[in-house]
Amino acid sequence: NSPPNEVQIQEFRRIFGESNHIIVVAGAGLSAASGIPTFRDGGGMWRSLDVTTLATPEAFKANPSLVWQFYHYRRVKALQAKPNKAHRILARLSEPHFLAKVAPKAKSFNLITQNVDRLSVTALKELAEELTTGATPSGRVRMDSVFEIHGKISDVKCTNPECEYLEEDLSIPLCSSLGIADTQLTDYQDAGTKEINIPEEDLPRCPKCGALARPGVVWAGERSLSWDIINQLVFKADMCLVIGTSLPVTPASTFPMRIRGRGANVGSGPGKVAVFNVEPTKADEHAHFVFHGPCDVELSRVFP
Ligand code: BJW
Ligand code: ZN
Repeated sequence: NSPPNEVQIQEFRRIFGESNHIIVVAGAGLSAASGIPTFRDGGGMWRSLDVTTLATPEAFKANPSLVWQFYHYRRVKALQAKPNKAHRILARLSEPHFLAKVAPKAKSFNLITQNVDRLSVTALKELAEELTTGATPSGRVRMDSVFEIHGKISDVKCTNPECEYLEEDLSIPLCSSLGIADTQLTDYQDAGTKEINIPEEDLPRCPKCGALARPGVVWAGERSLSWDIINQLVFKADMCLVIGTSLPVTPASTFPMRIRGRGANVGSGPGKVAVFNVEPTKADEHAHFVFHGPCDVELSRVFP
């Protein structure tokens, strides 16, 4: 991973400075520096099972005890985690004065994150807080510029289709049975070596109707959130930063090619794609810029 040379950084800043509609597509690599393991690199995430065998409606139906322990453990990690430098750099781009400095023509900046850890929203709230108390002139931080398309790990949803219960619940543990699970688990690697089978009635229940509750996240085969809005954002975007994602699932995996191809359907030049990742990804072939390295380091280089 040779550090990007100055020429590439200057060229990126020039192109970024010409952008009108900027989107970021982010994944687990964005939160790696906050101590949240990613899904598919580094020896699997949990009980050496692949996430795709746990984050599915079928897995939950077959073994809600196992899937709830997976989510309980990640909830604990996510609720304890803090935004890192990369989250904070992206939050600054949602502040109009700072955005105007690096992209004078920009009409919009939006962050589409596949992460369910809430850290991008937390970074925005912390920046908004800082700017209201600080002396620096600033526009309002655009709180509506972050789209958490796979939901939030702090949300609890009812499994009963008639019941609409979906609420944030920050309690740790959500129920005593998961707390017991916790005492036996020390870290991701050995989490799950001690199989405990929690009877369904002792798993989190919907406070409204009593049915089995589930994590308020989007599993494979389920519809990503803000589907129509993100499609419009992708259609308009002429600059896309792809940060810390292996792009394994739709719709995010389609964004780089669609942005490259936009020139065909909107009459202007093709959109530009910049990848920030520690390893090669399938977006690289569509990218004008590829910055190989930890995204907090690489983003600090291009947005000092
Ligand atoms: C660093 C770094 C550092 C490390 N710095 N980089 C209907 C039925 C059945 C299937 C489908 C269907 N419709 C669509 C599908 C297809 C399906 C799909 O794509 N499946 C694939 C397996 C092929 N897609 C979906 O189901 C999606 N729904 C959808 O498209 O709806 C369409 C629709 C429209 C209208 C009606 C109905 C449907 C939903 C996908 C849901 C994905 N769910 C998960 C779990 C979410 C909850 C949870 O978090 O538990 O999302 S799976 C998992 O993958 C999770 C992640 O968000 C996602 C992406 O993973 P990510 O973030 O890229 O993590 P990694 O680990 O893979 O990569 C990290 C990268 O960072 C690596 O490259 C590292 O190198 C790098 N990195 N440290 C920079 N410091
Ligand atoms: Zn309910």
